[in-house]
Formats: sequence, structure tokens, C-alpha cells
Amino acid sequence: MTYFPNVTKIKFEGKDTTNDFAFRHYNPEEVVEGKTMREHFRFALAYWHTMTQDGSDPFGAPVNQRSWFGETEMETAHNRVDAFFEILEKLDVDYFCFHDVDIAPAGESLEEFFANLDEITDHIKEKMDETGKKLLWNTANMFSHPRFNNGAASSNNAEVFAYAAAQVKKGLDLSKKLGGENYVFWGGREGYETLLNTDMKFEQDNIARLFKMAIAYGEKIGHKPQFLIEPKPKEPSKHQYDFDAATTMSFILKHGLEGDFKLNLEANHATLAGHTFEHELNVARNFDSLGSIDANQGDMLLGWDTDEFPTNIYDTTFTMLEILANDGLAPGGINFDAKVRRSSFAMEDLLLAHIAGMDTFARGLKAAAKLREDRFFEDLKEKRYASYKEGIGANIIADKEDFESLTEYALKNDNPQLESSHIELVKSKLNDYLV
Ligand code: XUL
Ligand code: CO
Repeated sequence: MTYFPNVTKIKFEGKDTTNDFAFRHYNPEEVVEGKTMREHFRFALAYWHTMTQDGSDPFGAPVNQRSWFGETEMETAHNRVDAFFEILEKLDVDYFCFHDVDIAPAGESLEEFFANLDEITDHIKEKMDETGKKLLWNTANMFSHPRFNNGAASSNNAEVFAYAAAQVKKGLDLSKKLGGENYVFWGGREGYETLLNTDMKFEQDNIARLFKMAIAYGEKIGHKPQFLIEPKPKEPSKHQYDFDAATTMSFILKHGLEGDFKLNLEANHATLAGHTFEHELNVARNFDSLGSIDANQGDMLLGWDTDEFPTNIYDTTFTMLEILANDGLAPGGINFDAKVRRSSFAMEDLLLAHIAGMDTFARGLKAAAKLREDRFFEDLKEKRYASYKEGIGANIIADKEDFESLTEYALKNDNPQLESSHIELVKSKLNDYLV
């Protein structure tokens, strides 16, 4: 059985190819800075956007007709596994990610849900053994069901906390079964609407409690994936606790979670927070906490999370500069938390969209590597901070100065001369690397 009979395995054919089902820039075996592209990116497919997203929006019915729809929910779930692995194979992508609810129907009870998860992950495991594909991360969806209306670990209702704990425990059991390399927490409804009825400190302490239980359970079962928190500033909560990288790092440090937790950063979440993606990556890197990324892009004219496939070469270049400076992402990777547009409802669009994203990342990697080879930014920054290389500047960063000595210096040198940044020239020269 094949779900994409008209598409064979997608190969690198170079930018002059006329074949739409070919990579024009992504060549998995091409070596850049001593590593293959495959190793640099560690690309992963998102089960939710690829398999379960139906193209509906608040104004319109589902548009994505998929040939894996079956007679029952479980039949559909099994068909999805086969179709998903066919997509992984055809795109030559090594990793995948899922929420528990993406892969198996919730059933009538938690017990039934867990049984469904066991059955479907048996099927997934068979496919993994057959194809060598790997689980980058899994997570628990603790935001869609009405029980999570007031959050999961941050809920005011202790029974919801218990339910969430059971879901995460199951998630870790499945992670162990499938050899998951990371485990993600995106706090969909971990936030609040109004302080009129909310004890923010209490709720955040409870989130940390759940995280500590996850660490303890991982130790107990002898399987500790890299734990990752995925920040997002809004949607669905008004005030999300994990607003951005800096806010999330302060939470991690406050609760002593830094040994076990890093960040999973998403491009469109960064822009919703009013940051560039590279800002978020840089903040994480400065804390030695850049774990993994969800690759997508937003629409700057829209104020919500559109999760579009990344096609902007500037963005992927800046992203790859951060990833290269981080010496890679492993055990993390690049997950396409991206969905085809409502107008791209054909099955083949799932492949074409991923090809576009992978090619755009390949171009970003090449541009970033060339910029690094030419020391484009290094030279610029070296010059910009040159005053700290010698004299008074060198003394300041060697911690040899104090207020008295600096006052003495400033009294004798009270007319600092600044240099122009020539930033327009810099941007113009940068264009040469990208276009
Ligand atoms: C939501 C989002 C999630 C997380 C996993 O905006 O990005 O899909 O990546 O729960
Ligand atoms: Co995401």
C-alpha cells in the first residue's frame, strides 16, 4: 500500500532541475564545516501538522482529504503510521515528533487512551525498526481537552494536576519504548487570564513540581531524555508563563532545573513575543541551553501563530549562524512545526512544503558557513569592541578597575570619540552572501 504512488524517494538534483519533487539545495551527504547536512540539521517531521491537521479555520470546514482516513478512529490511526513513515522515507528525513493525542484516539477513558497508545506505538516501533527512523521528541497534549481549561500543572484543580502527571508519565514510558532523545513541554494553557483570581507564584511552583517529578521518574525508569521547555508568549493563554527564552530561563534557574532542562525554541513564537528568532536562539545559547528548534515562520502582517513553512533565506541564515556557533543541536534537531496553507490541500503539498523548508535551510547553512569562513561578523564585532582590547578597556574586563580609578580616568578623558557603525554598508554587503 502506498499513499503517494506518484512520488518516488526525493533526491538532490541541484538548482537547475525541473523536477518539483527534488531537492535543489538540500543535499543530505554534502559536507559543510566538517559535517554532512543531514548531521547539521537532524530534520524532524511533526506528526500533528503533517498527519492530523485538517486545514479548517475559524471560518471554514476541513479541506484536507487524506487517503489514510479509515472506517474507525483506530484504523485511521494505524493507516497514519504507515503513511507517516512513507513520507519520512520519501523525504529522507531521519526524525519525527508527536503529541500523544496525534497518534492515537483518546477513547472513553484514560485507561482506554493508554491502551490505544500502546497499540499504536507497537506499530510505530515496528516501522522504526524497519526503517531506522528515530524519535526526536514526544510530548503530552495537555491543552486541547476542556479539562485543561485552567491549565495542566498550573490548574487550580488538583485532579487535573494528577491527570497531567499520568499523561507525562505515560509520555516518558513511550519515550523509553521508542528511544526518544528529547521530551518537550509546551505549556499551552500554563498561563492565566486575570490576576483577580490567580496565584501566579502558586501556579508556577506547581509547574516546577511536575517537572521535578518528570526528572525523578526518568531516573527511576533509567531513561532520561533531554527535557525541553518550549516558550510562547500568547495563544491560547493571555499571559503565558513561558513567555520567551529569557523568561523561561529565569524559571529554570529559579527552580534549579538547569541540569535537566533546555529550551525548544520556535521561530513563530519568537516573533509573537516581539523578538527575532535569532534573538531567542542567542539568549538560549548564552545560557548554554539551546536544545532544539521548531522551524517555521509567521506572517508579519498577522498577530497569530500561522506556523508557515520556512522559506525566508535571511531567517534561516541567521538561525544557522546561531546553530553553528552552538556547535550543533544534538541531541536536539530541527522539527518542522509547520503546516501547509489552507489553499495547499493536496496530499503532495505535504512533500512540496517540506522540500521548500529543507532547501531554505540548506541555503541558510551555506550562507552562514561562508559568512563564518570570511569572518564577516567576527571582524565587525572585533572592531566594534576594540576599545576593550587594550588600555583602560582591557583593565575593565580584567576586573582591575573600580569607581575611584575609573573616575580618575574619566576626569582626564572626558570626551569619548565614537565611530560610525556604517550599518547600511554592512547590510548591503550581507546581501551578497544571500542572493
Ligand atoms: C504550539 C506549538 C506546539 C508545540 C508542541 O504553538 O508549537 O505544537 O511545539 O506542543
Ligand atoms: Co512548536
